[in-house]
Amino acid sequence: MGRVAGAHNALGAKLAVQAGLDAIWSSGFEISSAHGVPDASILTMTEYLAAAESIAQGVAPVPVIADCDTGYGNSNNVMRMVRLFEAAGVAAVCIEDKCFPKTNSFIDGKQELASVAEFVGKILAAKNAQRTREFAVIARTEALIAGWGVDEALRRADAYVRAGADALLIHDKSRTAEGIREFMQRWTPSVPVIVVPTTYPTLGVAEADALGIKMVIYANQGIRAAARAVSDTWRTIMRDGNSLAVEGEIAPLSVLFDLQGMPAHRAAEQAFDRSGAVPTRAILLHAGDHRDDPTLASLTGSVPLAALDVNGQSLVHRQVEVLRQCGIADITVVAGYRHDAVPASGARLCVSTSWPAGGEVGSLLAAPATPDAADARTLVWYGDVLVERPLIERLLATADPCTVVVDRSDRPVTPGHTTRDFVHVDDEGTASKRFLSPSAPRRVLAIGSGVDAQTANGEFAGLVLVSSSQWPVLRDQAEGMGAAAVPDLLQRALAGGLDITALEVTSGWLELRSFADYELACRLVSS
Ligand code: SPV
Ligand code: MG
Repeated sequence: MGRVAGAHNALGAKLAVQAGLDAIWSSGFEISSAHGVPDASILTMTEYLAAAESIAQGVAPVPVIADCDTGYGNSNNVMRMVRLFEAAGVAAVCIEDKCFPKTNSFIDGKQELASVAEFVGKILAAKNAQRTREFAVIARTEALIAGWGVDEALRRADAYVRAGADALLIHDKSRTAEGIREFMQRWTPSVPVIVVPTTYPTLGVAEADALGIKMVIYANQGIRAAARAVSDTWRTIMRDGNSLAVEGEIAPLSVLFDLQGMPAHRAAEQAFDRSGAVPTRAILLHAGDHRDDPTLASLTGSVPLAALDVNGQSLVHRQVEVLRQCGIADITVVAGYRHDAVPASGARLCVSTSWPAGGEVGSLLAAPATPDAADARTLVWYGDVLVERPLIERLLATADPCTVVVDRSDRPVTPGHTTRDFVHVDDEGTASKRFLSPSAPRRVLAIGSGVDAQTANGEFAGLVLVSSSQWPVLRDQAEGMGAAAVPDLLQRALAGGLDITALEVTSGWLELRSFADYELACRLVSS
């Protein structure tokens, strides 16, 4: 049994969805009331369409049924109406068999019905105009509203279903559900039947279900509740001369912020706003041939590691994507081994002419000496390391002259990994099996091949961020160093007075140094 809530705007629709209603009825009565005009074809289709579209966007993917009155004219109007409402994202339209201009079904006086032939024509036109298979056209008969009785309702229901209506709405304004009961007992529906139990509120979902009804629409309870509550609130404020008494009765602002979608708005702002970010360029070191590990050599025998397919995308593509998502556009990939096969789209490709003799430092020197933006920091990233975006974001949030990412988990060395880039972090007095990231980052005391396994309390994770002022200093030292690894260059700079701090982590990165690492990467990385 579908329970559908009437609404005239996205706010009312969201409240209904939060309460568990299954779908929304974009109600002509509510929309008219919200404009302060009678529900009597006074508003035009444009206004009903705007309301329905706003509701559909507000509650998507919850389905919205648009109450389209008589279809706003004849069959030609109906066809345009269907195209526009379908394009606006509503799931179904409902048209009723009254004459234009209509009046609300509960208004006393004449309720003039259209002929069956005329209304059948509108249904045919509507079904003909829809673009997608899922879109539904609901035919509503007002035979009981007009006082023409159940026989006439049955005759019309049959004709409308034969014309292709996807569901039938049988409307009534009696104080009891007798007419609806008789209709359901006498009709063998081949399409879902919908009722609007406004004047016969005792008809509950259990009985409706037992009668074979598939959907009930609570078409106007929302706006009636609002009218009472809003009116009471203003009267109280006018009586008291202040709003104290109503404070506990009305929704706090935070409820409205949530309904507006402020939390998602904030998150998007943070994700996409680049205005406060310090400009940074990245250098991805991809020169190595990675053939020292025999298990990996089978893969890297003919392709560079950068081109290795990790769950549908090359390794270097994944790295460039993460950098771009972090707002870094100035990206250099330094290639050496099979540089012709490094797929560096989205980045600048530099070939290290000193490879393999020049080592990692040779690769670093192959990248442009200065970033595109003079004040940009330089992020150096080992090509054989996969990194999660949050880790890069944490690194970019640091503001020290030089920060290295240090893994502090005491992982056993994976079989086949003969070397580890050890780091000695100053954790004097705080050393423990577990740790919390300190608010003041810890200093690196030593890094590189000079640190032995006993002194080491961390491992270099293949990421360094260097400030724009320290980068030229580091590069000068690299020039005078010859072939060396990045940690050894850092050690040299450290000895020369550079302050290096550690961004301590226990996860978020994965090196690809064996076939087992590669298999793990393919399992862990989403496709
Ligand atoms: C509406 O909500 O506009 C309807 C249902 O058409 S009713 O007002 O109950 O007729
Ligand atoms: Mg209506």
